[in-house]
Amino acid sequence: MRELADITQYDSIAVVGLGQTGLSCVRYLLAQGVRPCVFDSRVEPPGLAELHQLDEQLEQHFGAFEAVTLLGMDLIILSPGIDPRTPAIQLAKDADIPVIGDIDLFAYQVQQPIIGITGSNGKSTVTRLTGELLAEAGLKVAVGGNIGVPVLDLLAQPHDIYVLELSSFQLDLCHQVTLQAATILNISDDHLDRYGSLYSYTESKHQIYRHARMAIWNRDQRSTAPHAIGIEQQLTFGSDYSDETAPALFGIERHHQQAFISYAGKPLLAANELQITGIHNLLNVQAALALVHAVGVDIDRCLPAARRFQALPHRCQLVGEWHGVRWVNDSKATNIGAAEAAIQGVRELVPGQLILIAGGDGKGQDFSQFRSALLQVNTLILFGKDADRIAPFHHHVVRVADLAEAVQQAQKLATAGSMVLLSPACSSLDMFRNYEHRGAQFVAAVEALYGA
Ligand code: UMA
Ligand code: ADP
Repeated sequence: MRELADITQYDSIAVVGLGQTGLSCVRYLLAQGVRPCVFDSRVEPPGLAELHQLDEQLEQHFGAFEAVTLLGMDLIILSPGIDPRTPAIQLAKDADIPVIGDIDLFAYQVQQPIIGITGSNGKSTVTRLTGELLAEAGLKVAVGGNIGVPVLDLLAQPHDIYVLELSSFQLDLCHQVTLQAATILNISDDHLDRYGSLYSYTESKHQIYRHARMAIWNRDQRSTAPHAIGIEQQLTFGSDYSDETAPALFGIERHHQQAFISYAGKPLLAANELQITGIHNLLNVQAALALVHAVGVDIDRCLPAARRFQALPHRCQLVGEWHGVRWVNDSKATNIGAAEAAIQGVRELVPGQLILIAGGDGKGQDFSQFRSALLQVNTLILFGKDADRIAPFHHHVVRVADLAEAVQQAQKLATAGSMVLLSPACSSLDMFRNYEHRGAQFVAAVEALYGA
């Protein structure tokens, strides 16, 4: 692709997609004195009211994308949720019109170091934690990207360093970003409806290392290592021990039944000092410490923030305990890998039955891979579009019409010592606005049940 020029050099810029990203692009361009044309394949896109508040006179094209109009543009800024292989976009690319994402535009403006985080699960946790570790060391840090804050919105204030959560969709649109350090936390089935195979999804994730000066990867999953791209500087983390003769290793040491996160053979933190639990979170903390170390910050200064860090909302959050039954909201588990981590993380804490509420839009995942995690679940309550595809992999399934009924059924089944875990292994978009909406509905239904 041609090198990106200053944004004021283009005669006609298209912002395609009018969600969070599109709106942030419009705000940014207007602030630079540039008036883009706005496209959205919905006739009434969600960001319309806000767009009109920004500028009612911008050229708008709503409804099915028309290639002929897009071919008249000399730069296209595409939202990550829109597949770049959409025919009209593909035609524009074939005609050598640059198609970029908001991350390229952001990187064009920023001189400060940028950290990039991707993976199938744990991205938001590691992104938020890395931001808090850096702030603890005294840096003015901005956190954004796929976590829900469009990157261009971070430019409103000056910062010393940026920590970005990058989805594979965003990586597909990145061309000109330099990342001081980057990690792929893990890779498991997700977004197969867009990528078709785990192989192409993995390739998409690996693009992050093409932009990175230092690669940080997970020894438990060799598919996260930068095989194809020769990066000299590497750090690794994993659930095995770190080795004092190998200074690039974060790991887990066990002394007297206690687990410690360690670096190069030196214990840094005991697992029981942390507020977040489960082996997956010990890996998340290591990844965040490695990223901080990679940008030259003294890890020891950051450790108090790691000790204080709490689970983010909708990630294995305890809603409450009533009559000895604990209710846990893990609505952010939008794929099998995340739900597996949640089940493994909680199972040994549950003396009674573990009742799992799952289902939604499976995004093309192969649910036979869920079978071994489901063995640890006593009852599986299923709802949503792909419930039928999950049902064959458990012996005790209760089918319900919606989340409210799932909560009612779970209450009937649960006895003192049980846990009811919402960890759907699916996206929420068949029945909810997003995972937050699903999690909030779950919490409301549970609280209503107990008059809380
Ligand atoms: N649209 C079209 N045609 C399409 C698809 C979408 O015109 O074929 C339009 C929609 O009508 C809508 C707009 O595009 O107006 C939505 O754009 P978008 O889907 O890119 O969503 P944004 O609101 O811009 O939010 C995006 C990310 N969403 C996706 O990648 C799907 C948000 O990640 C991110 O927080 C936000 O940018 C800020 O960076 C969400 C997400 O679900 C959390 N990410 C996926 C994930 O985590 O698995 C990748
Ligand atoms: P992402 O931003 O990648 O979706 P989050 O930090 O929001 O990741 O966590 C999403 C879900 O994934 C949570 O429900 C949590 O239980 C699970 N999870 C978090 N970290 C990991 C990990 N390292 N490996 C597997 N699952 C994880």
